[in-house]
Amino acid sequence: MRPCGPRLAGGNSDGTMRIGITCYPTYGGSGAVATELGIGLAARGHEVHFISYAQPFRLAGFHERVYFHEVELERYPLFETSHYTLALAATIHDTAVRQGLDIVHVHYAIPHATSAWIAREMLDSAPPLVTTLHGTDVTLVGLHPSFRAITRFSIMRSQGITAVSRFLKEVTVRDFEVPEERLCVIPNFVDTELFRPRENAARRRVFAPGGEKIVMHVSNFRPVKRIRDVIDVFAGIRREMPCRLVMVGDGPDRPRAAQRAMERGVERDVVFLGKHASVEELLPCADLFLMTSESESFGLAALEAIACGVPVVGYRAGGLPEVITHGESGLLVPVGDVEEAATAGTCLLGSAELWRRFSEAGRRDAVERFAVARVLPDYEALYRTLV
Ligand code: GMT
Repeated sequence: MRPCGPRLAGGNSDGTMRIGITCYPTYGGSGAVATELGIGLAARGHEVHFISYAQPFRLAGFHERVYFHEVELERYPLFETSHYTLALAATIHDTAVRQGLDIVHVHYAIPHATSAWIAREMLDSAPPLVTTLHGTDVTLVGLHPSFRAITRFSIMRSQGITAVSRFLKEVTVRDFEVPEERLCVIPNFVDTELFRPRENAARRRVFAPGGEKIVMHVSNFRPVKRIRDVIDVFAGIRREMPCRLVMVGDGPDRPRAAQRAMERGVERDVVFLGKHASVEELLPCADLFLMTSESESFGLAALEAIACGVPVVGYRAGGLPEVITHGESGLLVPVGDVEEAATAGTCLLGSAELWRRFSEAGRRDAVERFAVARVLPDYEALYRTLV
């Protein structure tokens, strides 16, 4: 499995590295980014070892130099809960030893940074640890009184700490007292070859048989996403023009969204597709993307939308304004202002000229600021400073 030839401390003689990546395999932005990062690094010659309890949802197909190590979650009658943190620590340790990892990179601090810290403590010569903070690991879960101390400890014990937006960095410095200079911002990125505008009249007809405008939302339907607001904004647009709403993803608030659609009398124009791993096939069909989260450290789905030339209407919250340039690639309104969001959406959908300008500006922005080739070298550079 290992490449032959001389190996320097902290990397192969050709400059490539063996990188362990841990992420949640479930439907969500942090797992998506971690997977795209691993695939991108492998394409640049590095050997990438994913360590997770299931295959990450975007890790489909075969990729040269990409390996997957499953964390076995043992059940034993004495234990009522699974020991995920320990099992992950054991697998990171095992993979580091067997594969000679040069770097361990964990996504989402809880409990991944803690597991990686344990694994490092077990090693005589441990690879450096990079922790990427994604969002609720810092803004919500990590702040819980019972988690704050261990979250801070595990972040501080990482040799490299990155945040996906300036907003998230500021929150981490403020709420976890992490020294500013220890944290660097490396934004999320998008494969602009995969996520690109595409004509697909046949698919559009499936969603909008009457030629209606298509509004789309993609998320994991958690409370932070304010899914009922998506329905309310859509209902406001629907009042003004024929349109349909395509809801992609699943999660705890899906029943509430369906209920809200009934209450607003738009249920016949809302389709719930459920989870879909290849959103790049769906996004280009949309005319408008809605993101009504009350907090969003970055908003990867919004970035993927603009990369496909789809303007975004969303709330001015968290790091979303760093991704969506208000008045250029989308329109941002105050959190909770569904009426203003509906007006913004109606306005964008009502003018072909305005829509085209936003669509082109968004695509340009995605390519110029967030393309894989622009962002990935920042991670490589960080790894190199550590190994
Ligand atoms: O932090 C979370 O809520 C989970 C995470 C995920 O896996 O969906 O989402 C966060 O990370 C994404 C990738 O960096 C960001 O695009 C999301 O904005 C962020 N979610 C929140 O901040 C709510």
